[in-house]
Amino acid sequence: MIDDIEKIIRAAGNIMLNRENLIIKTKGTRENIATSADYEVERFLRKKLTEILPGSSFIGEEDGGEGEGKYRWIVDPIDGTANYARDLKVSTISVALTENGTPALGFVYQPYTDEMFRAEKDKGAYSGNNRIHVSDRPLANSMFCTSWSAYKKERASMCFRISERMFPLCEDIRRFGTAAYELCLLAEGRIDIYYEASLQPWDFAAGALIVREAGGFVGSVKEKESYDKECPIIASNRKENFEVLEKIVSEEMFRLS
Ligand code: LIP
Repeated sequence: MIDDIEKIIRAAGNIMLNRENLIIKTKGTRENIATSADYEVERFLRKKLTEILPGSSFIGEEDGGEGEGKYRWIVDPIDGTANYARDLKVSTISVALTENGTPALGFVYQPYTDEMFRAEKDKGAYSGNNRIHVSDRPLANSMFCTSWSAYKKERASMCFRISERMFPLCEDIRRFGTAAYELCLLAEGRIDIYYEASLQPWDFAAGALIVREAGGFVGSVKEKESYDKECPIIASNRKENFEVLEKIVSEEMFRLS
């Protein structure tokens, strides 16, 4: 079934790359947008993925959820929509299949570079046909991927404080604007530590499985990540680095409250 899913996701990537007559609209705030391609990709994936797994349910960022049952697809049709709207060519399709609420399969596809990341629970993480693994860099040599809460700017000051405290401890900071891709870059050992204040399950469900299967550590703050609601997400190559960031995030979250 993995080959069939990848074929479907690549076909969705072709839909995403076709920008003719693209329509862009806001979803509440000026920073939170959706494009006609988001809807087209999601509707294509909803049809094709529920066809190959009869009885499975589906939840997507744009059209929401339907159905119940043991298997559920959790899909972000275009993760990094703001990048996509500007044709920055760093956006991904994120597809997770959960079994009884826990990710069993995860796929993240970057159509601009034809990078297909995938993981199956307890069977490792891959980029194409290559097995991938997190880096072994110490915190001082770590590249830190994060964001500053563009969708909810009331949390921006907390996010900047966390970045200000992390910056002297790590090597440098990067922001790619697609959580799914950043988690895959961590799984592949190209970046090393990651935090976002608030992600929806469709942003991280696939990427979190890929990180874990690549030997990394991922979760929320002092608890496991939730697949039912938005939550903060922390990930790292090493447990001790994860714990340093988790402590800083927890302290700054407490100050905000
Ligand atoms: C985006 C994430 C990104 C985050 C944005 C947004 P979207 O997902 O991938 O990392 O910082 O706020 O949530 O909305 O483009 O699917």
